[in-house]
Amino acid sequence: MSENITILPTQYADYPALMPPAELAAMQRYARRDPDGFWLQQARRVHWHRKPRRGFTGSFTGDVSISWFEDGLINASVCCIDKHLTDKADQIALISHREGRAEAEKITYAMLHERVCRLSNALVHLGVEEGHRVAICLPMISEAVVAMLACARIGAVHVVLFGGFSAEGIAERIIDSGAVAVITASESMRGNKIVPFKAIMDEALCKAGAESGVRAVLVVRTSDAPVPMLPGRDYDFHDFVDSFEADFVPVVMRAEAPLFMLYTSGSTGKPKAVVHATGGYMVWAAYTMDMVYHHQPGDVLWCTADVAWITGHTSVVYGPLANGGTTMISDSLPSYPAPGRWLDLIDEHKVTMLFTAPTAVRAMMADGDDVVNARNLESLRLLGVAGEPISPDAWLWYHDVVGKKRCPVVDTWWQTETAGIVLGPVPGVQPLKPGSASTPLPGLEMVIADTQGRPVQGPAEGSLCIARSWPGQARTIWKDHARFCQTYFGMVPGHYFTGDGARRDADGYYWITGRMDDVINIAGHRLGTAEVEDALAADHRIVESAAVGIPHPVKGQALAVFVIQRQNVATELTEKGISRLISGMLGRYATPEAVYLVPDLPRTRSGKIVRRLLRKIASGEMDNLGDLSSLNDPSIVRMLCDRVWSHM
Ligand code: 6R9
Repeated sequence: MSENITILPTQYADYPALMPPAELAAMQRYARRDPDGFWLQQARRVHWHRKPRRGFTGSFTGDVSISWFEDGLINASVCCIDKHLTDKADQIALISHREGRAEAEKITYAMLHERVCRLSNALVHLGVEEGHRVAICLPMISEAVVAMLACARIGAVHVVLFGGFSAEGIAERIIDSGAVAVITASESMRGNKIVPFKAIMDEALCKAGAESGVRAVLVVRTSDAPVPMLPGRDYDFHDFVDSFEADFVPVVMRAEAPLFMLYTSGSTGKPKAVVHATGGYMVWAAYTMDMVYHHQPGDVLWCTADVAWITGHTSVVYGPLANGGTTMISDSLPSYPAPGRWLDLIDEHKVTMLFTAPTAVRAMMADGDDVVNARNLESLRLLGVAGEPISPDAWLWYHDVVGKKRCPVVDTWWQTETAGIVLGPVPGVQPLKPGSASTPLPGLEMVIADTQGRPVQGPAEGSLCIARSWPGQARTIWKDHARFCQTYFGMVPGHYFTGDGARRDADGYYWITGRMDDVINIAGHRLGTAEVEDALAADHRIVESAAVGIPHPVKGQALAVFVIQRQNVATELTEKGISRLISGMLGRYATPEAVYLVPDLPRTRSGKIVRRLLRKIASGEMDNLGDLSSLNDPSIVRMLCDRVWSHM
């Protein structure tokens, strides 16, 4: 019903628009006419030790190669800190709110410099060198930001790992990345639950055994609880780091030197580490965050994403700091200890820009308007979302109730691989359409391809692709360039394929229709169904399994799993047991919504599992199963429907 609403920029008369619409149009034309010239101009946003003269070099065909600004020299920590020391040394760079602590930590650019330098010295002392990988597994505390920037300062590659991963998942990623050092915490609180970071890390390092190259583990003590420390390997973060010198000369890096790797899910069971290059990424982070968020003096941006996701990298750390803004982090939950917790923090810290996931919007919406109306929220001027589709209704609720119709809502579409916003409106300049991620930022050439992989013009629906490289594009998959070429460039020749489907309307606005591969999106977290199936295959009691995504009112999607159990095993599996098995192997975020023990799965005559049917059955759409005649044994469908019904 609300799909056709358009909200004009005139609604936000007081909004400090970045530029007049004509200027945005001119920018778009320039970017199309002379992409290298355009991006070299954007490159001036960040500090270079040697300014680049070259834009893009490489190709999207054959053995794909991508490089940007390759003659430039840069250090990302200088772009985020030193660049601002002349005029913003005393401005707050980072507000870190910790649940249960009376005072939030407020860190100025000068303090950030000092902390990053001390840790840089400490890491070098521990033998970490340029190009080494450092795993960071921390809750949302200031040390997480300091750790990322210290790696950048010494030229090490950070690999931030989500605290919700299991020991198994962390071990796998530590081995794959070849990390030489780890920065973690003793524990953290998630609501009233303790997440034992150090214990999970110890288990992970034990599992990784001789395959791990980790020589040192720095542990931030986040509580008074005792933490077992392994002498010679483990160091108390502050005891160790705080005695190092508060200055460190940044290592000057080639623009193409990797800045970080980040694991994400794809169609196969093995998580992949996407590699991002320093120069292009920094320009891209500064550019995209300025076009959409446009930090002004006094602004406080609170992006609620965990630093372990790309949103946390670009919208919490690198983007806001490159633009000299104030960024806020918090380990709080939206509705703990009571609904409205995040809204209180907005009032307390005078947050001007809130950037969150549609899941959080839906959760706030479920708490009711009264919770929102009981707060002031006058500081807000911009509301953002990313990570998953937001329905027009949830968009309008966010806009009308949280933003009081005063604040534009920016729905931004991007990915770990794109590193920053690709589709998104320039607020106050472009009309907004609730439910649409708007239009590409200047410099991005989006393409909709048909089922044959042919680009189509005008209003169309199909696979969402990007025709030309952009500076923040992932360069490769760590240790698997062939997978990189095949996954992203094998589908539409000469184009980057995003994995998403989209519709483009007559105004050129994009409406994301969802993933076209076997990746599901639970509360904005990507999970490959093959990861779940691989984890289950490791248990000898399981013959086969199929994991599918089902709609969920708050999380967007949830996981449902069908499992065929081996006959005559000593200890039979239960549905609860399978659920525990999955969260144990992959992490809590992957806990299934539903598990069904079944004797068989629907298959084609050639034995392929028909996932389309499983998705419908698990979603309760039994009256709309379509033609079953191609199945090997159609009677299985009736039985599966009964299983699912009995659970509903
Ligand atoms: C930033 C981030 C990427 C996948 C992406 C798409 C989905 C992201 C979206 C969206 C609809 C939006 N996605 N933003 N879907 N509307 N505004 O989330 O990166 O974790 O790599 O996930 O998320 O399916 O392909 P990542």
